[in-house]
Amino acid sequence: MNIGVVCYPTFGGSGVVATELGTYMAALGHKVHFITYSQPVRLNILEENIYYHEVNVHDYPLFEYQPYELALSSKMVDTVLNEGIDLLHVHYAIPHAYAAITAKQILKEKGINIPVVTTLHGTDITLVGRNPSYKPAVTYSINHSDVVTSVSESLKKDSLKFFVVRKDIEVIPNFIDPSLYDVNNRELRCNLVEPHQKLVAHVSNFRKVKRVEDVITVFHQINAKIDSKLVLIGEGPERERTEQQAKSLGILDKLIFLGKTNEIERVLCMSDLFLLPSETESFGLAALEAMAAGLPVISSNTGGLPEVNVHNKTGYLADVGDVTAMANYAIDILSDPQKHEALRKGSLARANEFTVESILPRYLDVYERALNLVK
Ligand code: GMT
Repeated sequence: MNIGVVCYPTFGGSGVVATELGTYMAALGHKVHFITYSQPVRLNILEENIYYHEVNVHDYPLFEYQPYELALSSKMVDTVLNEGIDLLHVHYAIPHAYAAITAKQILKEKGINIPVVTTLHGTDITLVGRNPSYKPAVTYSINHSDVVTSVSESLKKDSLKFFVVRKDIEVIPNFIDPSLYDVNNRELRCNLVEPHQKLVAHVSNFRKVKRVEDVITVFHQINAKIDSKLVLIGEGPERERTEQQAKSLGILDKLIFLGKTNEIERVLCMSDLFLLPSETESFGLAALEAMAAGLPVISSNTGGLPEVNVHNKTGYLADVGDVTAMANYAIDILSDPQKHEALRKGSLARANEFTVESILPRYLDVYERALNLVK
């Protein structure tokens, strides 16, 4: 197949899933064309069967907002025509699904019926898409896609609740590649913590929805009982506030900010516990990645997180904002080596239920069905 992939090229979960899915498809021999405004961060452009088409938005002083969807639709049309693309897979509904449906209509006039697969990832439905300014366009894009997938049952339920969906939504969970996690490699741990200290980790895009303030509060309570450090991976608007909060609690020296590092797997493998207290999370890819590194996860019990993190097996779930419960669970795990080991085994086993080998055939099946639908 010749597949066109549209995603956000940034560090967000949807971009990561799109890039990795495309990369594994390319390894199977399919040609994969990424159509994005900059090179996806985890994309290796030199790999066989991977192509990159940049969407250029021309700046014009008349526009307060540059028409990105227009440029994206046009690029999709051109790429389909020039490269003989068989199928478009768009990740994140806004504005990708909308732009793809426009491209589909333009191509129809040229006698080409291109199938569009839309994958809903989370905030495109639960936060942004629901906004009245976008809702009619998102509804239209979902209903005009040939196949719609969502990354969790919870997100499917939310999509059906917030939109009038006439399409079947197929749940295909996110995935990890276990071979990327050298779980027993703690070689550089000594650069982050003293041998007696515990290392707690958090990975996010530091947006409000992640409740990074809860990460700090929970860590503050952990650190009062157990000498530890908190490693924070990622960047985003809440980062500065996080620093201020840590400073006012007197624990800034216990925080290690690594920013947008490409060493996520390695850092996770040398950590002891993962915190994800998000307000909402359609899936929680960061939690799954932590589990693949053998970390017990303490998360909120919101959205799709309970579909990933299993209470008392891979870690613990607590109500959103219940920082005391989260801290107590963390202290319990970090002070009981047997419990830690049991949860570590639980995490590794659970992560193995989400391997790329098991998920990839499901997307291939979706692609085949989408192709058949337009025949
Ligand atoms: O988490 C984010 O804010 C980024 C966002 C994205 O679309 O890039 O993540 C969403 O998609 C991920 C991949 O499917 C999911 O693992 C995240 O749970 C989901 N985020 C939210 O629902 C907040």
